[in-house]
Amino acid sequence: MSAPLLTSLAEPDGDRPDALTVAGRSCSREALLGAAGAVAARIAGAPVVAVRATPTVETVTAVVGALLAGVPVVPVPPDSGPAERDHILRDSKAALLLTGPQGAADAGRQAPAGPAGGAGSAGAPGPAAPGGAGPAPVETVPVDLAERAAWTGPEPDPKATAFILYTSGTTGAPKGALISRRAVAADLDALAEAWAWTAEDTLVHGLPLFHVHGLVLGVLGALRTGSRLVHTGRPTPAAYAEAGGSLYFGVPTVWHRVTQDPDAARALSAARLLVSGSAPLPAPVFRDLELLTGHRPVERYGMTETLITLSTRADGERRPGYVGTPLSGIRTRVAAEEGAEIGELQLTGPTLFDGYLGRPEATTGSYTEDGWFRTGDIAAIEPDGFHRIVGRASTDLIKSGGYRIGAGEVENALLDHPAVREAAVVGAPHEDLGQQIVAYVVADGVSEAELIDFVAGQLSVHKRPRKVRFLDALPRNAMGKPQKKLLPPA
Ligand code: MCA
Ligand code: AMP
Repeated sequence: MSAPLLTSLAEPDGDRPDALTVAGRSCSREALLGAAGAVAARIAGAPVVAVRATPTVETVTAVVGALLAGVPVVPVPPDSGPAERDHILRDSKAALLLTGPQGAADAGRQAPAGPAGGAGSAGAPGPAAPGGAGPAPVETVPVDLAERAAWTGPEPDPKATAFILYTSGTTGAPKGALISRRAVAADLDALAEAWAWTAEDTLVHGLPLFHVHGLVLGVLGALRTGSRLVHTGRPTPAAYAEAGGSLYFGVPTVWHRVTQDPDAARALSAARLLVSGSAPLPAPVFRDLELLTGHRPVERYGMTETLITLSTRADGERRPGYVGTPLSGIRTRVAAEEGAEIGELQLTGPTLFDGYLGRPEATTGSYTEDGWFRTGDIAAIEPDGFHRIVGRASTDLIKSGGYRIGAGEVENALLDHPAVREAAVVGAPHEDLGQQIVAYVVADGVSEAELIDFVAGQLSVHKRPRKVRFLDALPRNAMGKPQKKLLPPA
């Protein structure tokens, strides 16, 4: 049998009552393993399972249960509106949705269970049809933390899919990135080595449990290294200060907010390592963090499709504006035009995904002919090997608060509003969010607030525009194609 993915769950000292705390509720590894064993027994044999990824112990239990049983997990953002949720469920063909007790009620509101409306009534999953008719048929399976079962199944094949993570492209609906168990294991081991991350650590963060950062690093990282985990529910400066951890994760927006709360920031002085990722950490935030906490933050870079691939190190230099060197097993190159120093960052290594679910062309298109993954990020590599991310090749992928948002997905949501005739969405620079979503629309008889709420209702709330500008017409070129560069300032 191969080594288990979640190494620490197999260890004997599992009765520490606060090994895992999520939003104020704690449990031991023993309790987690028992409740997850019960989940595994209920879902074993399913081709795929969706998890309504609230920041709760139930979500962690559901994910661990699915990983024990070898069933690929599709995390569903808990605030996703019907359009996004149905796309994820239909495209992944998930017929089961694991939820905590509260989540079951919410899921019922958004998309009732199958024809008979109760457990055991899962209808056949519909074809992959973004915006298809009616809610996706799915059976809601509640996660009960009081249940216990010893899971005795074999460790699944390391090549098997651990997660299907939905992530935005420049156009169209999000695609499901297939992430294998061995990619997760390779990434977590490389990060543990770079950050000297061990069972002695207490990891603290409050990031969403439906992306690589909060879920793969932030939950499975703790379960693989054996460190304690405190998930603060929301990533507020006060909650980070109160948690008393040694290792902290945050997106740049979180670190910016920490620097705006000097008392909270100073409380982090006792930590061992502050880690930033998911978006560029502005140099002023780096410097303010150092002034207030005494720590130069570690910055690391990654993508849903590649997991984390570059990082500065616990025992190495940390330089503002740089994301360090490749993690163990990763090779990088910059595809620069002759004479230029910057170009597209391309990668190979054991942490790469296995393609987009059901989209062979998109998968092929994300690789070069000689097999390197095309990140779409523009980068430079210094002579000492340090990498600097300069920006994205396409302005149609927006990073706001560390979330990746496709302009096309938001434009399509806006165009679904009966009053909207044309829409163009961009990311405008923003001090706190990195970029904020700004929508330019041609529309009649609808207000800014109504359109913001409409998008928040259809997609995840973080995909809503923060500003809407009304225009008489979008600027277009002679071919009729909208020219985003010619839009007026936000
Ligand atoms: C506001 N709210 C609304 C509306 N406006 N609800 C409905 N309709 C509206 N019109 C509510 C929200 O639901 C939320 O409620 C509250 O207002 C605040 O929402 P918001 O303003 O969006 O939050 P924020 O304060 O701007 O969030 C900042 C944040 C967040 C906490 C930093 O952006 C965040 O969690 N980012 C992390 C993203 C991440 O993990 N990315 C990793 C991707 P309530 O308060 O009740 O919730 S993985 C990745 O990138 C790679 C692999 C990597 O390198 O890591
Ligand atoms: P996602 O797929 O949501 O994981 O987003 C991945 C994208 O986030 C990358 O392609 C980068 O554009 C961006 N990103 C992640 N980490 C960093 C970082 N440390 N610096 C700059 N950009 C980053």
